[in-house]
Amino acid sequence: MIDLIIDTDSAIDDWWAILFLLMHPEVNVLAITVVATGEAHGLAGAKNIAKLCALVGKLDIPIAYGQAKPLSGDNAFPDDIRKGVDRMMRISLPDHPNPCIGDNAVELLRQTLSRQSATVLAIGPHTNLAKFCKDHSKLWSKIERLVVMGGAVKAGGNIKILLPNMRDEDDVAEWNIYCDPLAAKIVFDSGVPIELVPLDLTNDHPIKPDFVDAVNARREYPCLDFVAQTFERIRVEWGDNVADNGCYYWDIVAAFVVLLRSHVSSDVKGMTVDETTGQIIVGAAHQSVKQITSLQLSNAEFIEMYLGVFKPLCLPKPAASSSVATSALAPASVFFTSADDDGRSPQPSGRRPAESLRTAGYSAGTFFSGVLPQPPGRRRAQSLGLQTSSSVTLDDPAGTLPTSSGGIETPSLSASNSSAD
Ligand SMILES: [Ca+2]
Repeated sequence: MIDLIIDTDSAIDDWWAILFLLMHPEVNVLAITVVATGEAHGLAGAKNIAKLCALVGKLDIPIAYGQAKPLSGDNAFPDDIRKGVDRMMRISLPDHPNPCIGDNAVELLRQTLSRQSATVLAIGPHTNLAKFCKDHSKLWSKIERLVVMGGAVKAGGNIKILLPNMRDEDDVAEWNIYCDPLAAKIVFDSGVPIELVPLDLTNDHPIKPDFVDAVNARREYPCLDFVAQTFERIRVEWGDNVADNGCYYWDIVAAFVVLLRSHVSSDVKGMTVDETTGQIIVGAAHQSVKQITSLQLSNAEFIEMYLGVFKPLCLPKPAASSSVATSALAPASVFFTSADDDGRSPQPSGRRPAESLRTAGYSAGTFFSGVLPQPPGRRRAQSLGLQTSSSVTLDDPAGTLPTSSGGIETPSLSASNSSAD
């Protein structure tokens, strides 16, 4: 189990990555901090993260947002981009019934890392982390791994895409670093064990139509229906060119790096950050950074790795003909294993998650044999698709998981022994 803190700027690819990590049975998300100097503003971004937590039934993950002002510079994202993600691209999700949102991300980091060590996934600017590093230096070593999506090492920057008036020679940074370069420099110079997922790697992973098609084919799962809606909204709000040629997996790649340590190649280099331009500077005098140079997954494996977690774990929406079932199998939370064993997640009455998973025909072993690809050289001949032995239908005419002040309501479920998907 990977105990994980996610520091995010609550943008679209963050939502994709966070849903995946929330659903993954080997990830225990301890806390989510929203960095307010990236794409989303702090409170709006945190509310959207709370909605995602509610969508997957993880109602008690603490969330906090950080300060709105970067430690240096004024390199904010364009306003229209920020407005778009603040309003979740006009996608409607049920509100979290009882969101636990704080306004002090650094304090949430302190509380969480005071209790235990953790991996941290940084998928936004580094303002929160740099503040935490400076204010609580004794706890900084509690970060076991810091997986960072950010930076451009040899690749060109991606700033000019949104700021077309920028000179070509100035386009040397990646947005997460550019938004607060001093914060990034503090983090890079701190000696924390960084695993860097720069544009050099994410440029190799554009979103192709087959991923969109695969997501669209599985819209009966609410999480994937949400992801499908993000693709639609990108096309509507930002145009066909962005939708067809401008989207990369970005933060999903970093999420995979958290999990797939045997599937990455890396190169350890001394690195720091130019605190003015946000450019990554390589040199032996700087702190060592493990630059992830490749992720050894085929495109098909990549897609299956992502989509696989949603199949057994996320309640499907009803088919139009779904029948009303009288015997409740379990509420949504029963299908989550990552946080349940520590008692934090809401428990269904009288039934432990693992027991219910077995009842439904799943086990961790079969789950992983279906989802995780084997390391190179040991790839299975069979498909990576999950072989599920049970499917569920639920009585949910609204087509979304309903919520109430008491949490996610328990839809009536019926189980059948046919193969899902
Ligand atoms: Ca991000």
